Amino acid sequence: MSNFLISLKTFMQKGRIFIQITDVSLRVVGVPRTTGFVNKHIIVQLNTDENITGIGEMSDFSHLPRYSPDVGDLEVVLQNILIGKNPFDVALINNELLDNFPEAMYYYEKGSFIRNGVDQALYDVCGKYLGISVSELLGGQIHDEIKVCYPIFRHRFLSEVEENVNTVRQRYKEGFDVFRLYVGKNLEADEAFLSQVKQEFGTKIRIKSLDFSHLLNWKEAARAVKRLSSYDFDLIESPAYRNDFDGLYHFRLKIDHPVSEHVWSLRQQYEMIKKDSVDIFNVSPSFIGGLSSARKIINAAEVAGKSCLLGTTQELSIATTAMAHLGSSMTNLDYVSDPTGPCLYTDDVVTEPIKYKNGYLLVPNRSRPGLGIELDHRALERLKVNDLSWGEVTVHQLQDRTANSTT
Ligand code: GAE
Ligand code: MG
Ligand code: MG
Repeated sequence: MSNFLISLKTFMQKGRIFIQITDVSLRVVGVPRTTGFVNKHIIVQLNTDENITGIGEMSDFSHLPRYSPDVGDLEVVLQNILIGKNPFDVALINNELLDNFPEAMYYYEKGSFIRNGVDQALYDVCGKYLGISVSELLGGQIHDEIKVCYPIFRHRFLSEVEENVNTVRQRYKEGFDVFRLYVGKNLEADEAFLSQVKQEFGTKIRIKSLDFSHLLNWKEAARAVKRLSSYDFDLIESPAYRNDFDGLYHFRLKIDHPVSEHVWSLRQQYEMIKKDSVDIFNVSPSFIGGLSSARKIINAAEVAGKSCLLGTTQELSIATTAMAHLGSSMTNLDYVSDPTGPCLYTDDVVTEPIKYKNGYLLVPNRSRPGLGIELDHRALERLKVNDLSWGEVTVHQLQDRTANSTT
């Protein structure tokens, strides 16, 4: 539509932009990681009466609890909520989404993944309509690249150390010089890994975090950190059971390193602020339910004098791009961030995957409207799966993101 027609339409609606959502479609894809572990995601397409289609991604449903939404039913529910709505009513639509998919005090709440995919697509439509990038809509692009670290998944056995050190070798060659390590199931192996990396790479490589993923209580986590304290790392993540706000606080008093925790509900963040449980909020639109909600918790962190980093559930390029726009507009992004999904997966759903260089996630140029990426419809066909069902998978595989089913 020409600029003239856009201003005419805007004028006719008394200064208010008025466009309408005409359809919503959901497509499920199953995408293997380089490790063979397959994650399922839902790709959202929002059509409008302006011939603009917004895209979004509900990322990585392959987390506990072990049931999955019926995608056909979900599509109808979202059509009922969204068709006829103005995508510029972002706040209003988010409120309605929250009524339908309420927050839970749980990290991997699937309702949050659903809201996240829709919210991204709204921002994509609005940016495309206005001809500006999502980072401009979110407050303006401050950073054009975001430092990220590569994840080393949790050791269960000493025999896994060599393979993980190999991953470091390979990713270092690709430009990653910061890594994070999931710990807490086999401390001997955690220690052997840290020791080998230190010996081989010295100061060329930095360990950003030890992530306990809520597996241990705070006292056990504190003991583990003491054992690993001769190695350098920047921070410690999730060193207490889920929602143990006092436990995090006690841990923080005992240990010198800064503590980070994921934010999965506004209430949970409020409790963590009230109890002074953490130093850093790990902000991920996937877990808090969208860019709009992520903005809220980033602002709350700033008000509370806390730092932020961008977390991840390991998204494909659509949701990673949305996070790049978000991160680029943040003034309190004080620590190295986590989104590396497109480097972990063996395939993607866009024509041009988001890029990484020297361990930085590159934010799309602000001259590209909306998210600035295009769906690859052939890839959608290639990766298509019928539903989000689980098949044969163990709790250990789900927790540790591995295709290895050894129990
Ligand atoms: O805890 C974390 O920081 C993670 O990124 C964690 O949520 C992972 O399990 C992630 C993944 O799928 O690898 O979601
Ligand atoms: Mg974590
Ligand atoms: Mg995940």
